[in-house]
Amino acid sequence: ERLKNGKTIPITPPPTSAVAQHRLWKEIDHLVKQEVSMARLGVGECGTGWQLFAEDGEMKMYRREEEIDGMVVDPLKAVHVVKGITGHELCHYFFSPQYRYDWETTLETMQVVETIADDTLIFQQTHKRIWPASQRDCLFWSHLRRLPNDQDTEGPDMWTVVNHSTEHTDYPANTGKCVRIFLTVCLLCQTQVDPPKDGAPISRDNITCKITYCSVVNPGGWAPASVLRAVYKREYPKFLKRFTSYVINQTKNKSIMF
Ligand code: 16C
Repeated sequence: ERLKNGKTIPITPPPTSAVAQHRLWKEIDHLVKQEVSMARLGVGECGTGWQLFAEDGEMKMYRREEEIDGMVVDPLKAVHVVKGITGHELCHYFFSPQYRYDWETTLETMQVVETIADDTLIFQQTHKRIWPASQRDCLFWSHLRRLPNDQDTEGPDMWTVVNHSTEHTDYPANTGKCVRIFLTVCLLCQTQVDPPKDGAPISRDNITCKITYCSVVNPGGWAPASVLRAVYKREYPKFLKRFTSYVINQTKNKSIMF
């Protein structure tokens, strides 16, 4: 727009959201909705064949044995209940790159290769090698989202992070020493508040978070089935226990982030 003094100012408004303009937006939005509705179903409701393979206190882990071309791609569904932290806090620490080396024990390297928006990043990671298979890497978009509570249900909003494999011209698959794995992961968290009877302010003693973690990892190339199943049986429980303890520790002296 030309002003009287001859200067010009831009009149095109900024885009409402960077992510909505991005080539991956339709896929991200579609997959997040799909993964969240699957994660909300209990193991009894989302198909048969779920076997409990690990249990520790409130934590329960189920898998379905599945193979594609002889490669193990067993879907995993885990549920957990943790006191003293919120779903927003769990999703914040799961999504944010600055904390990942603190809790992700299988990680060797991690980089953000594209920032689509504050709540949407593309990561490239390499993971520790499992003998006798080749080392693995992965490239995935990661999206953090608040899921507003239905009006007729009590309690805070739910939060989710969905990670899903993608491609990037600067990071082609299977060109170096690593074999690219493919993953779809959904962390879904629901906070419950049990307010003190005497009207005192809500503290961390009054909050509980119900966690659902669903994952499907395709190893992307040969890996012995028995080794792979033994590794994930050990690594998934280790991950969920370590990650939730990490968030409890990080937040214990901070104000509650609902
Ligand atoms: O969801 C998790 N983490 C997120 C942020 O990093 C993200 C990443 C997912 C990658 C999951 C697969 C990584 C496995 C690579 C190889 C494992 C090495 C183990 C080394 C042990 C010394 O969503 C938490 C992920 C928790 C991962 C548990 C392990 C799952 C193993 C699945 C089998 C992988 C096939 C490997 C073929 C050789």
